[in-house]
Amino acid sequence: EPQRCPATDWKNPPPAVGVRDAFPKFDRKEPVNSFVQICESLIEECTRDLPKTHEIPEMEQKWIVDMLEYNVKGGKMNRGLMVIESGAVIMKAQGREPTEDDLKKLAILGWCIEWLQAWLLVADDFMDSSETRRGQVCWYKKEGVDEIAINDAFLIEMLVYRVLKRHFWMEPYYMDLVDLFMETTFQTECGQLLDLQCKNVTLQDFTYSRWELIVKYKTAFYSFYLPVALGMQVAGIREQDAYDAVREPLLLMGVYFQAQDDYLDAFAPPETLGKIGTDIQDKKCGWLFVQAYHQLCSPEQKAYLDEHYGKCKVQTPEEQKIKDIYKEVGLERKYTDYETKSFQDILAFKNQVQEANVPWEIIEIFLKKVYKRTK
Ligand code: DMA
Ligand code: MG
Ligand code: MG
Ligand code: MG
Repeated sequence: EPQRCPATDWKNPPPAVGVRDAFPKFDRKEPVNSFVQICESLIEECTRDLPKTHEIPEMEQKWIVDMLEYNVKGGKMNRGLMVIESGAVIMKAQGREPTEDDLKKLAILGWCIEWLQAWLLVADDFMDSSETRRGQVCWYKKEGVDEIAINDAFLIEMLVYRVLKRHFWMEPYYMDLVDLFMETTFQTECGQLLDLQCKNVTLQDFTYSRWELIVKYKTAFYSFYLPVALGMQVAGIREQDAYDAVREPLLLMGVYFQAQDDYLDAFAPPETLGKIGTDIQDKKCGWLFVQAYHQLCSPEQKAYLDEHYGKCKVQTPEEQKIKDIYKEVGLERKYTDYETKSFQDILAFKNQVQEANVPWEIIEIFLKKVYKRTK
């Protein structure tokens, strides 16, 4: 039997065999439904023993269950589903059909990303003073939650590591999973720091290269590189050059994805987007602002931004006027051109990826999910 953990095993040593036997199957004909059912099993599994193992009273146990139900579901689940797609495509390319248990493992790692994203968003909404998320009130805004949201974010973060331990401790790649989740979290936190520091620098500093740096770290690693890297780890890929080859196009896709997020923040109807945009009130170094301020605005328009950007509240006439300026300077067209160019830039990596023996299909599947999205 592989290495146990003597310092912590007194509480709840994870079983050596059969952990997932009672889990619902991941059904590739019903991907979304069966994926959601696996989440139910994970919530049940990681909360049911807490009264015994951590002396959690019933009330707090229920809090955790409700908090998870509220925050981990209701997203598009692109990241989670991409772990399964990536792993399955690679195994096929290796000449084997993924087993039922392979698919369950991939789905569980898919939920680990969704849970990572869930706690990042709980914290992000608090830090961005947002109102809504996924069509419901932000968690920290709920009656009786407030500052507890901070600890809830940390709880979800650690539940991810408990899921990893329970399901993967006996795998040869367990350490790599833990290492990858920790590194990706650190990258994202570096990006969030750069994003949040925007309030302490001047609008002159909001350059395109600063924007690119922010979004590469706060979004691209966890949203695009992580799902594919996890699929590769489960498929047993150990060569560094394979990971290096896919990282570049995936990070480009992530940067493009955040440009979309920034565009939709101003222009998508909140009913479709599930959230009310806060970038103007929060003085964010967003894609729209960077283009407008440095390249497209007249001196008068620039003066208006200097006076009101980051100072007006959401859904006020001043905020609307800034969105009008974005339209007047032709940002819609510029955005469409940017979409086309990003698409081409990503396709240019086809040879590099194939030479590293990674199926190009993975990039194509991912691109299809995000290209020209409207929410
Ligand atoms: C999101 O940036 C980044 C992370 C790490 C959650 P954002 O604040 O633009 O996201 P959203 O628009 O969803 O609040
Ligand atoms: Mg936000
Ligand atoms: Mg944010
Ligand atoms: Mg945003």
